[in-house]
Amino acid sequence: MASKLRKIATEEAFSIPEVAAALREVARSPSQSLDKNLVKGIYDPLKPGEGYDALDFLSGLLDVEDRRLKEMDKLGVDMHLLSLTAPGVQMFDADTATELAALANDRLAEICRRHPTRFAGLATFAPQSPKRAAKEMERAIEKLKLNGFILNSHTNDEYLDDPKYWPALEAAEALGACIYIHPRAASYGFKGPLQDYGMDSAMWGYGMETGTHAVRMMCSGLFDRFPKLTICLGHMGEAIPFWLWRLDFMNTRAQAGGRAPKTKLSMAEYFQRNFVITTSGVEDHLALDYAVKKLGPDNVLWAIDYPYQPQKPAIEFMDSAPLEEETKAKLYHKNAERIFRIAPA
Ligand code: VNL
Ligand code: MN
Repeated sequence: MASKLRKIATEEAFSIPEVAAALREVARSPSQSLDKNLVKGIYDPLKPGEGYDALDFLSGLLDVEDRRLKEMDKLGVDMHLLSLTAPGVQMFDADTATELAALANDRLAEICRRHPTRFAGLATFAPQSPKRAAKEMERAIEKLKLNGFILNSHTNDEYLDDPKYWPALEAAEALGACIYIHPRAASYGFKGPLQDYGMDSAMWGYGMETGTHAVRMMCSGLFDRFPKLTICLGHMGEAIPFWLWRLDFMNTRAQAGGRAPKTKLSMAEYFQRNFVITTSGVEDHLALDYAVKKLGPDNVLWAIDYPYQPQKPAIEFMDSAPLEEETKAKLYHKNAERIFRIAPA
């Protein structure tokens, strides 16, 4: 039976023409990044209708208030929490990235203002320039009233445990706003074994990249410096929930052997204190049941991953999940309202 609960989908992608045009330039550049498979396929296809373009992701990304909203109406999706799609601004030079992040945030805020009960938004920032990023993060929350931040994993093959990015983490923590770490293609060092069989993509590489990012953050002791920082991971936590026991066991050994810094808490404790996860693109009731039991019902949020995943099956997946009604209400909307400061209906 279709659930009447308010439905807030929390990893919903969009783009703007200016960012799409800049990504078309990246597609034509000599960059050897694995991201080029997706960037070329969506923004600069050889022939329209081929590859990624056959799935018409670009029009799905650029359209927010027309076809998407009509489909939301038809299917009973109350709200999309929007975020600028991967790789966001993270493949551009620092000045272009900083400028386009502000423009994308302005557009996103306008959409949210026009449809305050239908769209909320995660602000983009340019980690290439961490001090300017911190300023934009402040503006995005305090002036634009956006709901948190999106980051598409590594920037120039570097991760958030690098102290150069800490101004952005300080800003997020001080603003009390969650950073959603979304995948992009894996950093250059992972390239070799990922370039065959489509493994660079959402099939495997994205999850491995983003899971690695989160594990680096936990192992580095970053959360002792930023104890109130909240990170959101999609795709059922990028497999980390399933790995927590072994992560703890082996991290203890690495700490004892001097290969990892001493930390105040265990890896599982950091994951339970500083992370929440969403269900984007993992429509598996057994995985959901495990995640809810392992992390608790307050730390799992529903997401679709539109337009990369269709909306209807994501709703059917949650409607038919064998969960108590109160748990389902948390996953469908209450956790999103709390974490992303969305006004209750
Ligand atoms: C894909 C899937 C891409 C999910 C995504 O972001 C995503 C894909 C760029 O299938 O290419 O969130
Ligand atoms: Mn996504």
